[in-house]
Amino acid sequence: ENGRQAWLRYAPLSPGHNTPLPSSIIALNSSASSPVNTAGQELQKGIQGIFGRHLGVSNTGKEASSAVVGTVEQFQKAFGSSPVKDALEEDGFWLNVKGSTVQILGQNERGALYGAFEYLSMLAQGNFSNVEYATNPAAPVRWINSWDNMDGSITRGFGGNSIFFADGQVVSDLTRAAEYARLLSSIRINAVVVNDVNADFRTISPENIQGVGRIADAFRSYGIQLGLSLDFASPMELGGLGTYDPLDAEVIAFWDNITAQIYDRIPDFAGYLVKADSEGTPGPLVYNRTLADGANLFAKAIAPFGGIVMYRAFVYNQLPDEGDWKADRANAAVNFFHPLDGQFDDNVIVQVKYGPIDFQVREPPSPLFANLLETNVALELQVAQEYLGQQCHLVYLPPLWRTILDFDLRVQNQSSLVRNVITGERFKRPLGGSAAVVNVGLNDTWLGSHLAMSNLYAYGRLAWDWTLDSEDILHDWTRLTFGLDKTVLDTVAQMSMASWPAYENYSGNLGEQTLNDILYTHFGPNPQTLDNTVWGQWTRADHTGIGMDRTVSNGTGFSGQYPPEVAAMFEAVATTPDDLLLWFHHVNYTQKLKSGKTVIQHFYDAHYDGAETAHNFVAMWESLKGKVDDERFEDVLFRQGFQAGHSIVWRDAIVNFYNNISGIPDDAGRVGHHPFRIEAESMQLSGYQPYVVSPFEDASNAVAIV
Ligand code: BDP
Repeated sequence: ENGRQAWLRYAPLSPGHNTPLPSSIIALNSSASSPVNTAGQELQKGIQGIFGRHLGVSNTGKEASSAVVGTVEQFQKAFGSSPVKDALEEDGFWLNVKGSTVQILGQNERGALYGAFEYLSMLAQGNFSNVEYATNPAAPVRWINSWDNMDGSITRGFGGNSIFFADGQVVSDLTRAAEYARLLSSIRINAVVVNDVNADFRTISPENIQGVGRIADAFRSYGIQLGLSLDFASPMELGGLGTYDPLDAEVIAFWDNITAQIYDRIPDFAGYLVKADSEGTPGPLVYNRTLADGANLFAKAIAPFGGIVMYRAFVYNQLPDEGDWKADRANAAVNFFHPLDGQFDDNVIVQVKYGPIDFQVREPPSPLFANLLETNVALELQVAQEYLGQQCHLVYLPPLWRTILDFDLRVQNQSSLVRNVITGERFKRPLGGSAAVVNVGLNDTWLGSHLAMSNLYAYGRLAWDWTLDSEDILHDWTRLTFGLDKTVLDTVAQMSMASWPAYENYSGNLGEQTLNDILYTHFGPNPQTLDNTVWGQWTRADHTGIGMDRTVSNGTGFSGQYPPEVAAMFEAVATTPDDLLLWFHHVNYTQKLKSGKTVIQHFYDAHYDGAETAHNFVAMWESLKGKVDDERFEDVLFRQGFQAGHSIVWRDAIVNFYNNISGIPDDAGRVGHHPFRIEAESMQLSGYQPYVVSPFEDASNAVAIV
């Protein structure tokens, strides 16, 4: 059990399960590489694994006592009529289980494969009920963004090197790519962008188009399409032109030509992802063209082939010049994109990170979701825990995502939940959906941590149905990953559901964002860097107060980017929820929260609580010894031990910093005592010397050993 099968283990159920099973599998496939063929193989493999029963797979046969899988059309052809009672949309499926007779019918082949995985998921969880229902996706775009680089490294990757690239080209052995596609199709993801958003123009060289074509081949039988990130300056860098101006005729011809080459090799190519004019990447603004000009350049090239363009809203330059205290990176997306609403072609989707800054532990939803009424939008999430412990800390993310999805933006004073905006429902947009940054690598655990896989699983489930409950999803994942033991189920749920609140408690309270080392690693605590860099994740902490005033009346004006009802709520301290207080307001450390505590006392208490919760995860996990296989048990135990220690490092660094800057003592007198911490300098040292560290808060008592 090394984790490589993730939630598709098909582990044997303990004996005693007595359910009627189909006696054969009929896969109405169109070809050997079709998703329906895959569905047939998968059903065979799953039933063999779970029940130890080998079923034959054929293309024809009697329906009774069989599991039939195919499209509605294929079924009609084979059996004369369709049993499907509800309307199916693209990728949707119908599942009808009546004892040993099972119908799994997709609107298309991909849908049929999803249905097969759904049936197997029921069986693997010991759920043998008869069911009959149709299910359709919340939105057509359910993508993954991989930040893999051509040299094999992965930007913000924590699970080893790329499964796609090495040494400037696509790897020859794509076994892992196919295994990945299998996992993703079981959670109904339909496309993967394989290269980093900071794209290398060489990705679209003729040889590499052939290479990524092989990845697309490995994906195809799982119904996963391939997409690519583009470097906006490719016409110059690759094409040798003197410009990459999106309105230049030669530039247009360059992209038309590249697009034709891609579709020639990959006829089902999904589309482009574009990061332009952001963090140093080239883009249309260089030529005084608009971002819509940039997006439409690709949209027009790809439209004849039916592809789409995901154009990222992560564009910002509003960082403070000397003395410009009103500059606020959080304002950037709306300032750039709102004036362009209605100017994007129909096959463009503006891809918006969930918050206005960058995947922080707590952010309000991006106000851009309330500012694009005539433009398709998608939500960008990050399964890679870049600012959230990098898979070394357990942080189950769906509860964080829910704060965004269920937020009501009150556009035109009407219900406007973010989840209904991104699906296209609220503003009647033809396209919409989501993308998640997922940096799997060659490590057997995929993400570098077994427990982190619940985030990937949950992302897929939610992208299909944004209303699902975080804990229900987790239960499914746990049963599929670790089996049906009730203690395991409860313990993993208890740990996971407590994990994001714990991480927030020790890493960044009350909406002040994650107090990471913002300059380089985005990993450990470094509260000082937040106000001393150009990146714009500011806390504005000084000796008397903390928080960034983003009000209209007195601050950067950000709160005014929300529709009136929401803007009014965030404008006043009294109506801003505690957990976003410091995002919107600069207040004294002695400001009373709604909880009755002062801001500074809340900081102290939250950090001790959060670290204690993480510390308790160790014993909770240890209680599962013998109930989880040894290999994964030991791996997780190691991670939890690390988290317990690192949460103490977080706790002490942050409380020391704020204690020092505010001069206000902790009511409970804990600061400076470092409970649970073992001081290296108090141990018997051989070959090590104590030294005084700077910044002081990086070590307890400012002393470390070297
Ligand atoms: C930041 C990452 C950086 C990405 C950027 C992005 O640190 O590596 O390139 O986001 O999303 O969070 O473009």
